[in-house]
Amino acid sequence: MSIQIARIESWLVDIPTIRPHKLSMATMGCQTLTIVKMTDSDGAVGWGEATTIGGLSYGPESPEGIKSAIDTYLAPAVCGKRFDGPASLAAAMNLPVKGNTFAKSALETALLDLQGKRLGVPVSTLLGGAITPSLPVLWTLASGDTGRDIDEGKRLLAEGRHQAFKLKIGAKTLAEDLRHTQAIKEGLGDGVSIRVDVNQAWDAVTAVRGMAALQEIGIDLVEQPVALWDRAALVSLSQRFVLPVLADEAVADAHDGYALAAAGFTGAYALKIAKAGGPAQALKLAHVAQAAGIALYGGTMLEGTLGTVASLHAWSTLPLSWGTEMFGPLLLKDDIIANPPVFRDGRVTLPQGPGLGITLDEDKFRFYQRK
Ligand code: MUC
Ligand code: MG
Repeated sequence: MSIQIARIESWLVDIPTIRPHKLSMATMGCQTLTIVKMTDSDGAVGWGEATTIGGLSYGPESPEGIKSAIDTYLAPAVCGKRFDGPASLAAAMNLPVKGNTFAKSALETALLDLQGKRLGVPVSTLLGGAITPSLPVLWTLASGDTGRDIDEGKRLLAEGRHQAFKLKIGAKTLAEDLRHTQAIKEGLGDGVSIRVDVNQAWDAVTAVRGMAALQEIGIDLVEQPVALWDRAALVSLSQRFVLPVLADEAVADAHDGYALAAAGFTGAYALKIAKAGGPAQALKLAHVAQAAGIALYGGTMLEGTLGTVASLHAWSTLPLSWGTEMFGPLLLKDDIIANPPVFRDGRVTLPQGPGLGITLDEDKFRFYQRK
């Protein structure tokens, strides 16, 4: 269905986190959502969202930069034009704007929401069709304190909300990180899957030592142990250890996925709509991975409900060997969406309505907008 985009508006929305979230490169006390409203020539509306992690510490776009790219370059490039879906939108955005995939992801999401609403189908249908109504979702233990992480993990296991956990390591010495990881593994018990994310903090030598020790401890997956540019080290770690490697920062889009697979990487790819430029673009990376026999994982840029649901629609069309980490909304103290998805029994259920299937809470949206 052809949509003529009439108007694009954007806002920065700041929502505090429920506790400090400590990663190797930043500690988050707040998440900024860049929210996009796309209106078509008939007055129908679609919503999109872009997030990053810790300002400019995760990737090349800040929340302020995302908003500026949208308002100054992307909106003028697409307003007044007609689009049949993500392919023509991506072509119109990629010619005048190189990079800025986080900003493009918000616009692609908004177009999919708008198109889905107009056609009366969920976004997952536009992306190939869901193969499952709900997806596994882990939780990240990253308070910065081992005891507090164990208590948090035990509480979430008892509540039945999650059955798998990811730990954020790499900010401390290897010895300290290993003590922390082992204590949590023992504290939560054998049946619980524990994975770690190093967020690029190790050099290749530390990574070999770290992987060997983590394998011994019984960790299930090690995410991005080395710098994103060190493709050779990532490939060699993936071939050297039984403990699988999850590539995150090293694989943004289908081109990265192809190059890493061609270099001999084995393991899994973390898909993120922000890294690829939108849900449909992230699926291109997924399909390259599938062709290369690389496993899939539904990754988060700690999105709010809007970005999380957009991702879920895409991930629901895939077989995900490692499940997802789409818990972003649960890390935030409040929500600007009135009908967020339900997280229960280690899974999150995909909204069923047309488009993304979610409704904005206008009062909260206004309350959290940056003035
Ligand atoms: C990342 O690098 O994977 C995902 C979960 C989490 O806690 O942080 C993110 C970022
Ligand atoms: Mg990661």
